[in-house]
Amino acid sequence: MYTQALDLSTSPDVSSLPLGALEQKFYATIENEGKIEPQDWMPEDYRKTLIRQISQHAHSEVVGMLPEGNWISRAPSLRRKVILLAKVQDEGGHGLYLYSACETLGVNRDKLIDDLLTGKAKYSSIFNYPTLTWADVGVIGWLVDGAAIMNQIPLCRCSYGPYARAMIRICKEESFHQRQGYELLMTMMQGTQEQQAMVQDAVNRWWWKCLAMFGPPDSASQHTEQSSRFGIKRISNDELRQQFIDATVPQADILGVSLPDPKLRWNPERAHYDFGAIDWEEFWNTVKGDGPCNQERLATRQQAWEEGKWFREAALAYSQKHAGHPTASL
Ligand code: FAQ
Repeated sequence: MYTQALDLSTSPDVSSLPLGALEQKFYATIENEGKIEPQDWMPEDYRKTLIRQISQHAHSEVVGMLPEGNWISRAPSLRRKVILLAKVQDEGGHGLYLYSACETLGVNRDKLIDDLLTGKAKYSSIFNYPTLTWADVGVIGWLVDGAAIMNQIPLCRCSYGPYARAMIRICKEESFHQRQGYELLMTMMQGTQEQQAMVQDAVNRWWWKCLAMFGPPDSASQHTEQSSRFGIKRISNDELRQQFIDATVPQADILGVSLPDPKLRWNPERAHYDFGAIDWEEFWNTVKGDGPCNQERLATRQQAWEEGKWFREAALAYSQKHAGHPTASL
C-alpha cells in the first residue's frame, strides 16, 4: 500500500517557492484537515518527529508479538490457538505497514531495525513485562489493546497521509483484538474460582502499566506541544489516559473484576473517574532498559534477525535474478 511512487506529485511544483510560502502552505494544509504526502514539502522537525514516532510504534508492534507469542504453544484449545495466532500475526503486519510508512519519509528500514536491535530505539514500555498465566493473554487483549486503540483512533486523523491511512486498518484489527481478550476473560470469569483468581491477578499486574503506557503526564511530555501543532497528536497523554479509565471501569464491573486502585472513584463534578498516582519512576526505569523483560525481548529479536538472515539473502538474490525478467512485474 505504501510503495506508491514518491515522485508522483499531487500538487503543483512548489520547489521554487520561498521558505515562508512553503511553510504557510504546509500549516494551511494541516489547518484545513488536509494530508501531507511524502512528496510534499515539510519542515525538517516534522519529518524527524514522524520518523521517531512511527518507528517507535513499528518496533512496539513487533516486540509486542513476544509476550503473547509465548502462549501460542500452550493455548488451552484449538480455537484459542487459532485466535491467538491470528492476533500475533496481525501485530507483525502492523509493524510492517508502519515500517513502510516510515520509509516514505526517506529513512532506510535497515537503519530502523538496527536501532531497535542495538537498543538505541525506544518501544512501548508495556512489552517489557512477563505473561505469567493464560489470563495475561486475555488481559493484554482487553487492556493493552484497549489502551492502544484509545491512543491510535486519533492517529487516523494524523496530518501525515501514509501514517493516518495505516492507522485506519490497524485500529480495525486492534478492535478485534480487544474484543477477543474481553471474551476470553468473560469465559474464564464464568469458570472455576481458580480461573477467576487468575484473571484478577493478571488485572492487578497489568492495570498500572497500561495507564503508564499513554506516556508521561502532560506537564512532563516534551513533544506534545510540537506534535499537536503539526497535527500529529490530536489528544494529549493525560486526556487519553482519562478517557481510557472512564471507558474501562464499567467494563471491569461487567466482567466482575476489581481494579487495583483504592482511589478510583467517580467524580460527579469532573464527570470523570479520579484515580491514584502512577509510579513514574518504575515507568522510566523500564523505558530506559531496566524493566523485567527488556533484555529478554531484545535478545529474542536479535536471534530472530540472525535466524532470518538466510531468508533475506535468498529473497534478495531471487529478486535480483528476476529483475527485468518479463514475468517480474506480474
Ligand atoms: N513507552 O513527549 P512524550 C500496541 C517516550 S502499540 C516507551 O509524551 P510523544 C499494539 C516518548 O517516546 C503501542 N516510551 O512523547 C499492540 C518520548 O521519548 P523520545 C505503541 C514512551 O511521542 C497491542 C518520551 O517518552 N503505540 O500497543 C512511552 O508525544 C498488543 C516523552 O514522551 C504507539 O507507539 C511508552 N509507553 O507521546 C501490540 C502509538 N510513552 O521519543 C501487541 C504512537 C512515552 O523523545 C500487543 N505513539 N514514551 O526518546 C504515540 O502516540 C506517542 O509517541 C506516545 C508518546 C503517546 C507514545
